[in-house]
Amino acid sequence: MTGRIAIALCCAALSACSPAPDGLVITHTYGFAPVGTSGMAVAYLTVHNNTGQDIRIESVHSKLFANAEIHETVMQDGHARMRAMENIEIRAGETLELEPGGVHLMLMQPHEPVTAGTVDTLTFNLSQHDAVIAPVEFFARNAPPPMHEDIH
Ligand SMILES: [Cu+2]
Repeated sequence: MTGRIAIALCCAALSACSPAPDGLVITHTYGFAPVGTSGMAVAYLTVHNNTGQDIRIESVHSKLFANAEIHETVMQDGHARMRAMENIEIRAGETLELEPGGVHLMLMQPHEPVTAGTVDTLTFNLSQHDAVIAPVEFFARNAPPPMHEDIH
């Protein structure tokens, strides 16, 4: 009985029991709309590298924001700060989570107002592979975003 429940939960979580698709696959995208007039949104997602090669995400392009950067949150002097990353590498066969407190996408300078419910289209430019496109929906964030400061 316990085993059957575990399998059922597994299928629900994966949303499909079919074999994983090839290539670089992006799932579980979500983001927070800009707070106030900051014009800065954040997006999180999961990247699966279902290939036999390491793949780098070289850059990200947003349809709704002029500027999309890969950031990581680091602790400095006891404070969480963000800094830009040149790229992110996903090792062959591995999964990388972009999540609060870690690596995330920073979307800046919206072409038009972006609010809760807005859906953006992100294009991920990859090393040695075709670009991957994924939608991301923004939600309302009640708390202000973490302190933002680039450390280069
Ligand atoms: Cu950031």
